[in-house]
Amino acid sequence: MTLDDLNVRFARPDVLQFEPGEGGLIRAVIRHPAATGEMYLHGGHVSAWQPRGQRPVLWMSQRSQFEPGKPIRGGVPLCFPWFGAKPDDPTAPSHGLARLVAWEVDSATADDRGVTLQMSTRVAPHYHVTHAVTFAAELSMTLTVENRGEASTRFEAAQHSYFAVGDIHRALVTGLEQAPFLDQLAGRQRIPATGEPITFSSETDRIYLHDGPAVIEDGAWGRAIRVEKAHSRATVVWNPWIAKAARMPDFGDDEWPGMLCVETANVGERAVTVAPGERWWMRTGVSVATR
Ligand code: TA6
Repeated sequence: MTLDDLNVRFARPDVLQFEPGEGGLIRAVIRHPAATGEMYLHGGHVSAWQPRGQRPVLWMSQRSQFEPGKPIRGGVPLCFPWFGAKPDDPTAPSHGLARLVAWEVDSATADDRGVTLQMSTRVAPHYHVTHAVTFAAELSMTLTVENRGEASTRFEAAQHSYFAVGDIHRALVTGLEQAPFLDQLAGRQRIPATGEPITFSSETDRIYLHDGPAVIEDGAWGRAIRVEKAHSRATVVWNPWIAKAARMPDFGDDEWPGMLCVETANVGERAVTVAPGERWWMRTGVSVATR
């Protein structure tokens, strides 16, 4: 569908427009009294959300690529149907295919609360995937996977949310104190719950076995970002720190202090199995409070 077709069908006066974005990729641009936001058709990718009165909540690298077949670095990449490296194919792209392909717009609605967009795509022959996102005073993102194949199938999924923080050295994450985690920097070794909030002083890459909310306490900017979720049994917490940031061409060497990933996921031992014809969903809700 062309840009003009999209605007004829889905634009909503004053609050929702489709425009050429970075790299010429088409994005939905939300300008609502409650919040502003952006969502690319590429990857069904939420790239910005800023509730009224707050700084931007999602982080985006200044070095991100915006090209078909390449991931966008920042916002909320969708990892599907696998997370990280594909176990049986080292040549497969990291975090699966969903974030690399073009999605279509299914629907757009607007009301006093905000703007809701739904996009969808097909991944492999049997998955129909939709991403329904409400940009309002809170951000709500629902990933739905329908198995249109003839057999049960197992997949991993994550909403790989990049959050903007004032200074990672002065940030901490609460809500995961009682959750054991798999340390991705140590071959996913299982580490017992620490009983403490998560603080950051080096590269951190952990898959917490956790199905509840988490809160990013941002001491530098005096705000808290609450990440609620449903139908997710793992929470991934990641900051690349100095060396890994320097190794990533689409990540500025000096950007790591300003971001933190808290990802709604179902990965590894907590992957998902869906029967033929079954529809499964996972949701992330984000809200911000000034401290
Ligand atoms: O979610 C954390 C993680 O799995 C890290 O290991 C790091 O690789 C990050 O995802 C980014 O992955 P990407 O493939 O987008 O570079």
